[in-house]
Amino acid sequence: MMKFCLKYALGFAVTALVSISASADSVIINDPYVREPVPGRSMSAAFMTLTNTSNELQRLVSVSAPWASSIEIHTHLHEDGVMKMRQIDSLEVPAGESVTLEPGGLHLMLFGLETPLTNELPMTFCFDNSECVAHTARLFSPM
Ligand SMILES: [Cu+2]
Repeated sequence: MMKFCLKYALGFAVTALVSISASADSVIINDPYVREPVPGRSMSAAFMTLTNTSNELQRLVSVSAPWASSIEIHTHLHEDGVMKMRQIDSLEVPAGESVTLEPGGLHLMLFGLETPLTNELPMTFCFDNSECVAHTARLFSPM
């Protein structure tokens, strides 16, 4: 139980720090949501829209959350008529444009979830210009 609390405290501290430094975010995270994992599973996906308000290309390179042990950026590809998931190193958001992560397309793959997840899920999105943006995702239950 102590370990759980410490991890959360650390997560909030990191989130607070990031919020202070990200007063002029180049990329805005719109309506992030986490799909509630299937009971007994510790894996799920997160979706959102990233809007680049700067005049330079921005690349999302890493995402972290205190309630997930690891988060990967994934895309779906058609290979020999089959839809496959593939991890990508970074996600490009062109200057002045938006990129949407949605079911069946780009998504964040979440591993090692601390279930049950709460309704407010802090996440940190880091870009290759070393800027990080914190945002709280909501829990979405498809059932
Ligand atoms: Cu995936």
